Amino acid sequence: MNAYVASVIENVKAKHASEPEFIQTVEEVLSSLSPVIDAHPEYVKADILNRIVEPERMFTFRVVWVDDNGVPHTNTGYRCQFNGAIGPYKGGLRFQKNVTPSVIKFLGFEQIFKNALTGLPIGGGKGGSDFDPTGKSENEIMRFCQSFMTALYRYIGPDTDVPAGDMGVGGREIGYLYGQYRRLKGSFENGVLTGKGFTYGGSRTRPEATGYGAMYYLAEVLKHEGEDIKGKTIAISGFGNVAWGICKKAMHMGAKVITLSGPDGYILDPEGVSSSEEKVDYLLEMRASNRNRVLDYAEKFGVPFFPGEKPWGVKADVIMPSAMQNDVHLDSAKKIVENGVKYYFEVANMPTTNEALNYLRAQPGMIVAPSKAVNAGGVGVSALEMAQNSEHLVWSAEEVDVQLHRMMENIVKASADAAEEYGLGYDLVAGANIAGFKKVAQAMYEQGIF
Ligand code: 2IT
Repeated sequence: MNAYVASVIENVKAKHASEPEFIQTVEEVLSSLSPVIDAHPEYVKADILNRIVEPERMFTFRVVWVDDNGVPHTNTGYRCQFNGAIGPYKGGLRFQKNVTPSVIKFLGFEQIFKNALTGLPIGGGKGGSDFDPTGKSENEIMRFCQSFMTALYRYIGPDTDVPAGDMGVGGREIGYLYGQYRRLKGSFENGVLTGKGFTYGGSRTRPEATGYGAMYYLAEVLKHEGEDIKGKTIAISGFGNVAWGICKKAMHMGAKVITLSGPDGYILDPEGVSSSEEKVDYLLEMRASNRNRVLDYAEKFGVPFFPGEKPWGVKADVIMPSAMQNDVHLDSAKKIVENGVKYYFEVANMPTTNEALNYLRAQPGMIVAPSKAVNAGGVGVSALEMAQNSEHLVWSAEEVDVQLHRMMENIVKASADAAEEYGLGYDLVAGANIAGFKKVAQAMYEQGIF
């Protein structure tokens, strides 16, 4: 490894010892960058790496809300404006009880490179709260969102920072957040958030975009391998918005999604979750219920449920972890390899531990694709929503879909080309890190030292 790269990783480990997720993503990204740093001594001279691992700024704020029994609760809100070199900060808000500064920073750091890969002018940011939506009523969710935005609104704006959804924040929450923003600002402000409803500036295809984009990316890689997506079986984890988009597109493409998972375990549907619209749409109902479990699916459709287990021992052509970070550890990675899986495609942000990821990448013949590329269609369509809002126009679903499809093809190509340029072969993981980094690093370099 390049000595400068190694020294920056060591600095981050020493400085952020209590932030394991942040250290993990920094190690993962930077360990791909040695060949780029070797070729660009000017980046060392301008100390680009120590600068890029430091958020430009990060806020925490108090969020107090009153439950249905009149009892007040206090949560912590966060917004990390990680890197704005190529555009306004852009990234989701996550509401989940295990949200910490480390989680927000890992997500913000990933977002920098993901957003660069979309080819659109968006910088990296992320936010959220340790608020737990599980079991909360509609009114409690609304009051929490209003209180959260009352604290956040002063830090964001259409040319400054444009939040969106992530886990625990879907269309409903975006509506409440945007409503409060508009109440406070008294103007449209180009919609300020993305993932809005279609009646007030939301983009067609944004709800599906992450899942659709992941499937377009998969189809593109399969094409490179001379294979067809039709008939492929896919094991996924999660059952949220992303899983729903994957299932919907799998149905169109003739692929079969056979698993879903939640905190309670996983379900196996040999016919395919993607076999009927009723099943696919039931995912939305399960998520909106705030029960946060997949047992409901097994009961409704009479399929096997495996309590407390993850779906990684299931035989499938493609594995797509689509739930949350560190979902796949080394023991699961070994099961996946034993099952002869060729395609391991990350969809959730950082779903694989570094140990498991390195193990999978070292398997001859296995193709590993990184989440920051595979799931970039979500934020990519968010950038298209920003474009529509700033032009006061609405594009059709077909127009958005054509652009999303092209964007995903370009991401696969840019990643493959970047790896090729540095003699790494068809390495989509290193290629995505290199391609994303080069764009942001060059922008930082040209803007001077600060
Ligand atoms: O992880 C992600 O890319 C998102 N949660 C979506 C971010 C966005 O701004 O649409």
